[in-house]
Amino acid sequence: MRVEGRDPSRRRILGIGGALGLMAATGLSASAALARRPSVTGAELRSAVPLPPPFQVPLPMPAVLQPVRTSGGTDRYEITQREASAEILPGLKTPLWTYEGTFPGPTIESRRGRPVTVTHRNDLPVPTVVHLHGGRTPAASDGYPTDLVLPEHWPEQQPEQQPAERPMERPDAAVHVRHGMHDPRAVVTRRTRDYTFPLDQRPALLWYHDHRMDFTAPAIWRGLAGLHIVRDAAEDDLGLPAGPRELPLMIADRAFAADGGLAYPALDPTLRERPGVHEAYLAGVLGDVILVNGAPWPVHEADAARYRLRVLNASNARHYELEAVTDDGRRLDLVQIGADQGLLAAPVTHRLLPIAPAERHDLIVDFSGLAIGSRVRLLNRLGSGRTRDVMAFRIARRATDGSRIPRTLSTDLPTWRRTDAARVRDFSFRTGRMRGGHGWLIGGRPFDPARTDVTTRLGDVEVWRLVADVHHPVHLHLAGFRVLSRSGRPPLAHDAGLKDTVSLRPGEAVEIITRFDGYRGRYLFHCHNAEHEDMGMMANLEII
Ligand SMILES: [Cu+2]
Repeated sequence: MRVEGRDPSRRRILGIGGALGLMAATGLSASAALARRPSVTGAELRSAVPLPPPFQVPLPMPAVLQPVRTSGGTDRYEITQREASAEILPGLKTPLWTYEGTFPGPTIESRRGRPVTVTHRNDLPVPTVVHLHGGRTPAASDGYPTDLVLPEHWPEQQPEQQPAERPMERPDAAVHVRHGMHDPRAVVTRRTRDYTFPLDQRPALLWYHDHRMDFTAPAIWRGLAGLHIVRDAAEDDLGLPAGPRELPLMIADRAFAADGGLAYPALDPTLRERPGVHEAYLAGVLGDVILVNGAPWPVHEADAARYRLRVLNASNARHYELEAVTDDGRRLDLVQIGADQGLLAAPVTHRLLPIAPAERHDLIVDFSGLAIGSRVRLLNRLGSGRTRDVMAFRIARRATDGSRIPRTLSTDLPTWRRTDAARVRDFSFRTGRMRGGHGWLIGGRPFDPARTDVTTRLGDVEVWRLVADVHHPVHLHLAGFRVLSRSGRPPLAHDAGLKDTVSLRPGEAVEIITRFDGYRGRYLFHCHNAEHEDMGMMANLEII
C-alpha cells in the first residue's frame, strides 16, 4: 500500500500535518506554524494506479432497503456488515467493508414519527458501532463509541485490556478501552444489535456510519457509510422535484493502492489494535479520487428540468466549495432549500457553496434553459488538478416540469434567542499533546469515555462558543442547532436553517444556540474531521 504524501515542499502548505513535520525539523512553535492558517487541513494520498478520465461512469443510485417487517407501527430492517469487493475504478477490484455488500450502503427511506428498528449483524473482522448522523435518537441506540458490536470470534478481552471477569452481553458489562481508558457504562453485544430510531424529527437527509472508538476514520474510509432519508407530508406537498429528479449525492474522496485496494495510512492496517495514522496525515486524510455515490467523477443523464440534489460530504477531511458550470462557462444558481436538519424557512441562492465533512445541503439546480447534449460540471473550487472535478450532468432530453420552489419552505424552525439561554459555554478545538504524542483536543483535553465534560438539563437552551485553530467541522449528537455568529459577525449564507454540523474555519470563533431536547442520557459532540475524531477530538454531553 502506498501511503506517501505529496513531496515535502507541497506538504508544507497542506495544513497541520505538514506544519507539525516542519516544526519537528526546525523547532518552530505550534503557534508560529498555525499562524499561517492553512487553507486545507489534511494531507493528500496519491493513488498508485492509473485514474480514469472524468464524467464517463454513470452515477449510481444506492438501492433503497426493503423492510423485513412493517407491523406494529414500526419498520424493521436488517443490515449485515460484511466484507465485499466492488469495481470502483474500471477494471479493478477494490475490497471494502460494507453495509449489505455495497458502498454506499443501502438507503433507508422513512417517515417522520414512524419508528425504525435496524438489526445490524457484524460479520466484519473487527468490532463496529453504528451512529445515525443527525438522528434524534435515544442514547442506547445513538452508537456511543464503546457500545461495541463484537464479531463472532473476537476475544472477550484484548490482551491489553486486562483483566476483570466481565461477562459480555450483559447491559452492565464494562469495556476497557485501549491505553488504560475504562468505560464502565459501555454496553457491548456480540454479533448483532438492534438500533431503534423514533425519527420524531424534521424531514432531512441523515446518514449512518461507523463510530467505533479510535477507528471511525478508517472504517468509514473502507466503506461503512449509507444514507437515511426522513420525509413527511408537508414536505411532499411543496412540489419540489421528486422521483428520478431527486438525487442523493454522497461525495467522498479516496485513494487507491497498486493492488486496487483503498490506500489509507493506518498505523495498524488490520484496524484491530493500534489506532492512528502516519505522522504526515495527522491533520486528516485526503484522497485524489472524488467519488459520488461510490463512482469516480460520474456523469448523470438529466432532463432539461429542475433537479433536487441532496448533497452529503462523507469525506473524512476534505472540504469542497461547489459550483455548477456549463461548458460555455456559465455558473448556474445553486438554490439551497435545506440544511443538515431539513428545510430552510426560504430558499437561499448561491453561486459557490462550501461544504465541510458531514454537512448536507439540499439544493435545486435548474437545467431547463440548457441545450440538449450540453453538459454541466459540478466542480470543487478548493480542489486542484483531478480533485477539482466532482461530477457532471449531461442534458439528454426536453421534458415537462411541474415542480416549483415555494417562497416559504417551512415555518417550524426554532427561534431560540440569546436571552433564552440558561448558560453560555466556551470550547476550544485545538491541537495538543495526547498519550505522549500528537492529538486533537477539546478544551485542552483528549476524549475520555469515563469523564463527563458537559452536564445539562433536558429542555435547557444554551449558547456555545466554539474556537478553532485549523478547520474543524463540529458535530453535536441529538440536538440540531442554529448558527448565531462567526467571529462576531453575522453567520454566512449557508449557515441558515437548522444544523447539526458547523464548519469552524482556521482561527474562527463560532457561536451556536440549541435546546437540549429529546432524550436524557450520554451523548457526544466532536470534530467530524474523522482523523481528528479518532485522535481525541470528542467530548461527552450528559443530558439529565
Ligand atoms: Cu477537527
